[in-house]
Amino acid sequence: MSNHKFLNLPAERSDPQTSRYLILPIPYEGTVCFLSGTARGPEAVLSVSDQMEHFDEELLIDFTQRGIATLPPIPSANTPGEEFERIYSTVKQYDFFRTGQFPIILGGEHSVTPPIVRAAAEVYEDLSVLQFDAHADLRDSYTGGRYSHASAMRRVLDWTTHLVQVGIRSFSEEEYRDCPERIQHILTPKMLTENRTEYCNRILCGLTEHVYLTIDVDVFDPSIAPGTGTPEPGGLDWLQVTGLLRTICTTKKVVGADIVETMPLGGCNVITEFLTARLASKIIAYTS
Ligand SMILES: [Mn+2]
Repeated sequence: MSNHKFLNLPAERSDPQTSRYLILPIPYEGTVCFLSGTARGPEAVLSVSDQMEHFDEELLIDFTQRGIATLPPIPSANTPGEEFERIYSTVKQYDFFRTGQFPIILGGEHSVTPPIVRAAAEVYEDLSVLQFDAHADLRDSYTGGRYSHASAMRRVLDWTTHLVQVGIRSFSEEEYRDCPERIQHILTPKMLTENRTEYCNRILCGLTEHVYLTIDVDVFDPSIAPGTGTPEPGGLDWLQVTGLLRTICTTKKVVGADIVETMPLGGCNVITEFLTARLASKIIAYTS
């Protein structure tokens, strides 16, 4: 399906056996309820990635030095339950959490996250999850059932006890009132603007030593990331998100990440694909 590799790196810097970083495309969109197109996200992100520099402008390092391999996309299953099992078993086969390689999953819709978290939590008993998102995604079930994208974080809680939600600005009354106390949630963009230090402290206090990152691109303001299924106004900007990521990556042991819900708009508007590719490179640079 895909001929594109992340950054189109030469073979010696993209060998899956020796690379520290593994890009894993999961072009799944089985439970989408509004705009569709996230299945085309991973391929679009990979195809624009070779336009990027390999030198990080902030840290002044070549972030490709430790190798970045692009794995074949996981073909989509027929049902949400089968998709969960397929992603989980594929991750177990690669076994990257055990080998110490760092996966960056490209979605696809947000329901790809829970099976990855399950595999990670089997290796890191204390695993916590840091979610960047506009939506709480805490419903116990939604139109697609228990594995719906709108239940992604509820399913994550089946496998880990610690979850911190950042950038959230859309949730139901039920999600707000019935939220388990163990979740540090509803850290809204407004709170970050008002007091960044307190905001950072609340994130760090809610996380354990080993952290998995899940980033829904709708955490960004739609003006800088318009290509997503459910854009919400009032989102974070690029420097806010990358600033928080840098703090987390240098304070905690981040063991993997996914970037989901990128939906190519087509034509010349590649803003969101490009932002997604840059975000992946930032995570690599910050954890190098
Ligand atoms: Mn979302």
